[in-house]
Amino acid sequence: MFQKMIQQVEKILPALEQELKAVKTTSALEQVRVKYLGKKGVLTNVLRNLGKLTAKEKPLVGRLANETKTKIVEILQAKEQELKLSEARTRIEKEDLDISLPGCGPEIGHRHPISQVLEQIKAIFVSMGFDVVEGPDIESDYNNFEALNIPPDHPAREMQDTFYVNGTMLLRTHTSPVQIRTMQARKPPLAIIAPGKVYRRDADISHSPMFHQVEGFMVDKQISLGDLKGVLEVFMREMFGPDTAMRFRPSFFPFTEPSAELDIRCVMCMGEGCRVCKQSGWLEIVGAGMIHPVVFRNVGYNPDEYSGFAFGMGVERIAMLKYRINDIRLFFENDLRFLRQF
Ligand code: 2U9
Repeated sequence: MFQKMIQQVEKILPALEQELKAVKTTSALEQVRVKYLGKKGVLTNVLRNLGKLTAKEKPLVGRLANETKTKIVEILQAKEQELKLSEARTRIEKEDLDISLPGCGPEIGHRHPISQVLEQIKAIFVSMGFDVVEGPDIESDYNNFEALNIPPDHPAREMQDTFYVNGTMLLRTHTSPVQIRTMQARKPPLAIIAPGKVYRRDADISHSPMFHQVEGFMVDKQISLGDLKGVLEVFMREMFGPDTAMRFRPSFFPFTEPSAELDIRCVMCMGEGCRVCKQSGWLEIVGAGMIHPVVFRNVGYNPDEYSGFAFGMGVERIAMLKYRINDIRLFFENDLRFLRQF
């Protein structure tokens, strides 16, 4: 009897370990606990026969039984810990909503860099008293070319340079038609800027078939080249900083006489000479001049009574110099890695 009881008790722990391998939930574990430690459990069952042993044998089996019981309790506790942890983990993984996480609001975007620069350009001219006027992207050949004294054989009029919609309508190649429309509708004094999209059949690292321009003009009695210089100087200092060095160079446009180009000291190399300024130390940034008498006559203004200056600039070019961007196409690819930097 003694040997049999010792063997029975010694088999309990290996049997328990084996059984626990299949236990995956705390409720299954509870059943195992009852099976081993309960009133009708395996251990109690063995000890029921304790009375049949001799006085010497009893304490030996009793001690082994107690040690086994302590071990069982320890093993069950460890298993319970393990199960509780993994149950908590699966519960958290399954939960759709973790109310302990901080909330995430809607992502707020921002204006496109070209819009930002356009807004800044407008704000500077508005602060000098200019009105902002817009016009249609599809224009007549007359408003885009003829009224502006651009001759019939001018290269800009060729099919390969301009997008024609039909024989007489086209996508405007500059915003100058807006000034033509404004002069046709209103009398001087006028101080207007015309921002907007323009289109040219041209595409490379510095040309896009669609880009943005801001043109401007001022018409009144006795407007002079000095007024043009003053306005553009104020603009450049606001845009590129108070220390911006500038120079005016003579140029030619069919719609202005005399014509000039405004250069600023290269913002990349500070005039040392680099790839961007083609080693000249200067950047062409604005074309300008005094409005041609033929243009005034075309809109019914008397060139002997009125004079005016006009200028034009490319918004992408200004944005590229301001933010040091070397490829115009980046503005139109809408790659968020690029746009998020502004
Ligand atoms: C009217 C009369 C005259 C607008 C002018 C320029 C010179 C000029 C270019 C700058 C870079 C176009 O975007 S660009 O390629 N513009 O050089 N624009 S004078 O002259 C006008 C406009 C309207 C009625």
